Amino acid sequence: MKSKAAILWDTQTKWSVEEIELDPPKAGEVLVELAASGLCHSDEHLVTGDMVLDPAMAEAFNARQFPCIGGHEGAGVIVDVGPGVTSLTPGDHVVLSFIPACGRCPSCAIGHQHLCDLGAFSLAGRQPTDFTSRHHALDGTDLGVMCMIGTFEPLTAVSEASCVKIEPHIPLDKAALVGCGVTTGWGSAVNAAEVRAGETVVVVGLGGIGMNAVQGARLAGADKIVAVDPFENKRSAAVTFGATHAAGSMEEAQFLVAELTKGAMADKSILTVSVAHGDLIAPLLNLTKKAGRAVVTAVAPISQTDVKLDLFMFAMMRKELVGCIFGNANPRRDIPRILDLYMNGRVLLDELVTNRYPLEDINQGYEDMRNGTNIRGMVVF
Ligand code: CXF
Ligand code: ZN
Repeated sequence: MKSKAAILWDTQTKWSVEEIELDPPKAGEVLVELAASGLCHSDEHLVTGDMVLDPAMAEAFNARQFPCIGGHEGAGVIVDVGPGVTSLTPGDHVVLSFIPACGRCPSCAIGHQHLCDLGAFSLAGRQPTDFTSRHHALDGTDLGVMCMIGTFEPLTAVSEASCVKIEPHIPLDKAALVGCGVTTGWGSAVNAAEVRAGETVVVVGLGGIGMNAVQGARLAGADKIVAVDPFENKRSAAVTFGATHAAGSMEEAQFLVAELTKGAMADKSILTVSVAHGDLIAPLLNLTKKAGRAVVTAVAPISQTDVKLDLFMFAMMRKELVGCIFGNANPRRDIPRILDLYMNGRVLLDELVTNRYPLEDINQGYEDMRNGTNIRGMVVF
């Protein structure tokens, strides 16, 4: 069938909205009519080249990263199912999880679905069911799909493993946000940092992930939440999500947190900047108290291997530095849980979306993200 999609033909180019040919779902797959897609920074990493696989790695995963349909934060309605699909039927509402949960691999088996073995193919651009493409350009070229879902298109074919069924009364445009940014940010505070009642938490970087780390920390019972970002509009928005204090940089936050904690520093610090770099780790740990925990959620360029770290003090002060992917969440537990909290008024989703765009204006959406206007931009279909 004919559809359309925003395609990135190569790194360092613009998104190109084109008509495409979409195959029907094959075994274990479903066809989803999407309501909306969030504009996450990770798709921008494809554009800048920060998340482009090196050729040896691509070869190892049998990957063809470009051309690629972007987008990995969406929700919609099942319109068709392929052979052997048992958990979903047409009419079901789903959030697409940017990491699938096969339910059978060792990580899924112990509740670590954010580490599902299928996640290894996130950038490989093919269906996780049989490693072929359902999406094709009109000249016949196979198209990859970001995170095996490719939400920059009104219709997509995805593995059943990428779908999390939700209640039909939940607004799909809000639910879309929970497929990546909300769960990643919320889980950074709730699961990875394990924020406890009364703690002081610093969140560095206030985009679609950081803002949700702020509200996760609030819901987990943090007393002081210091929101750090150079953009004033984001610092003031953070107050709505639960921030109690704000700073324009980690250096500025250093003095503020010292004053707020009588020199002890924060129990937890969470890095959610747009691009992580090794030289951000030392200042992040400086914001963190003895035996405190620093969480790195922000995505670094794939080639980044050098980290600046005061190794002596790291050990002497028994600090923890932990990585975090998808908020260390179990999407089948955490996505419905967060949406319940939204429906009960305890998690804010409406306030996350700064601007909405038709798919044709996707490059404008990313421009607005780059210039700091957007907490989250959203394509609506
Ligand atoms: C990223 C993590 C790396 C793969 C693409 C998605 N996370 C969230 O945006
Ligand atoms: Zn994302």
